[in-house]
Amino acid sequence: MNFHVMTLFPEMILSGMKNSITGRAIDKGLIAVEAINIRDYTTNKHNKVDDYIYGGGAGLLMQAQPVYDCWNALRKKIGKKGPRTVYLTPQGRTFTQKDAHEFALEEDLILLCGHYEGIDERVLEEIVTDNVSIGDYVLTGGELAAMVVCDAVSRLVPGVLHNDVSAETESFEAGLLEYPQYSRPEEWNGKKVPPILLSGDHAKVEAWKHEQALIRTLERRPDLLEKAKLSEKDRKFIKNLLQSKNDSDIL
Ligand code: 6GU
Repeated sequence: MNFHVMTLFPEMILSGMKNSITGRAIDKGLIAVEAINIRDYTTNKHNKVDDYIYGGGAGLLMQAQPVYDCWNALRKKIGKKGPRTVYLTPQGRTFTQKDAHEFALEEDLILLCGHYEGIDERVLEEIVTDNVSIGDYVLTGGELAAMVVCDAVSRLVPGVLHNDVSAETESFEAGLLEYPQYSRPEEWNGKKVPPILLSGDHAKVEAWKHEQALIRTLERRPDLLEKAKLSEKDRKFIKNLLQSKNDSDIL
């Protein structure tokens, strides 16, 4: 899987991706991260990439020409007519695990990072296939968002995680949050590990984990339950949880 990040701050991308699991994936050749400096494609004397905004308004806008020439050079190198091109913008759809899975199917993914007040709309119309945001807040530029996308997609590339099971069982894969987890010692700070986890009864442990995932999701992200894959038994369990919560509210 090849990530091609178009940016004015290539070092930011490379330093963000070179460590930990993504760094190892790069070393193993499972993913490749290329950061292309849009400034290298300017045609003016001072390598200026931005200019004033027609119609007024505060700040500067990235101009169409260097962005388009940079993308075009990339497209030729990749050898695809309309490569998947993701523009990181607070005006995009909110990035989800579903998007991560979809992007992981691409051989090449272009990520475009904006700065200043954004990018001239005309070039965006020409090259962007997906407008993606990472949440409802405003960042100074798209680089951190691009790294979030690269990280989330990388861990879905086969071989990047040690056990492929963990990619599946983790939060969001079944539409639920993950259950709480414990390591040694058995007692810490006066708190014991839930005894069932030490019981050795595999079926009971699995049932407990699933119930804990339901409890946690109901408490922290009830909105996720609407889309989660729930069995009839799960629904009954949640109904009971809500019932006992209401009962204790009365008392
Ligand atoms: Cl993708 N870019 C910027 N600049 N701000 C954001 C964002 C992206 N997602 C959330 N806030």
